[in-house]
Amino acid sequence: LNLKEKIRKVIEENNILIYYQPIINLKTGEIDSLEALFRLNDGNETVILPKDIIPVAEETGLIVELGERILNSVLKFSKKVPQNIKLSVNISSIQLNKPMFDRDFLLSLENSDIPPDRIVIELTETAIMDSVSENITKLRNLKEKGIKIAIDDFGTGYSSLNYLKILPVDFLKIDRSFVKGIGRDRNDEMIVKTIISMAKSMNLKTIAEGVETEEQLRFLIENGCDYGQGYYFGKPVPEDKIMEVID
Ligand code: G
Ligand code: G
Ligand code: NA
Ligand code: MN
Repeated sequence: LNLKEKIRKVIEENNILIYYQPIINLKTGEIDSLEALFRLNDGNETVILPKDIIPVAEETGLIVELGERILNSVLKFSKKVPQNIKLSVNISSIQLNKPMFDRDFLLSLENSDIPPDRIVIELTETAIMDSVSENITKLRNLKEKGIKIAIDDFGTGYSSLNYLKILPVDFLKIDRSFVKGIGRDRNDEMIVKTIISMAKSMNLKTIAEGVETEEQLRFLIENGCDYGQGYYFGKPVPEDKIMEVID
């Protein structure tokens, strides 16, 4: 099977494999949320990553149906997770830009009985900017119901600080490429500090991505970053493995 056929097959069979990675509250050390990261099982023990799958799913339009399956799978899983832990789902630009994305998302959520404030959606700056005024309306509709919104890979996309001011956003996820430079690159350190202080002044929370070392963690805490995610805390793992971490 080629990739497209494989995607069709998992949609048809509703055989959705999702890994979860914890996002840690840096003040308490506790798990704040779990990011859902889609995977495709290749049959023979190998797992295909989203960077290979999502582009094909987008080109073929299968991303919409796949996204719905992923969301429903995450919502189902969230019932097994302690209520104080949120679930974070990635939404690609094609999903966001589909007419009625907001309505469809809210319908899935209503059918699940999961409180909307346990759900975070992650979007890139570029996806939001694709058609910014429509997307602001959609995001407002979601936020009004309590859904939280994070900007993924912040600092790498086509962003406008002008829009950031009016976007209905809760979290900025500081891109892994900047976190990587902590302790090594003055410019990266300055960018991380600047994002944190700008976020604070806008009443947004920051999540550092790709935290791998004690040194990075210390820098982030000293500079007031709110949350961290990365191999230092835990890699993305399948459902049963993440349940072991939570219990
Ligand atoms: O799982 P991995 O760490 O390789 O994820 C890489 C990227 O793939 C994520 O940052 C995210 O942007 C994207 N991604 C992962 N899971 C999903 C998903 O369920 N839906 C969409 N649209 N993108 C995803
Ligand atoms: O695109 P998004 O940032 O949402 O996806 C996160 C991606 O980053 C996933 O593919 C995940 O496997 C990867 N990732 C998560 N934590 C780390 C980390 O600490 N180091 C590195 N190198 N990659 C990470
Ligand atoms: Na993400
Ligand atoms: Mn990211």
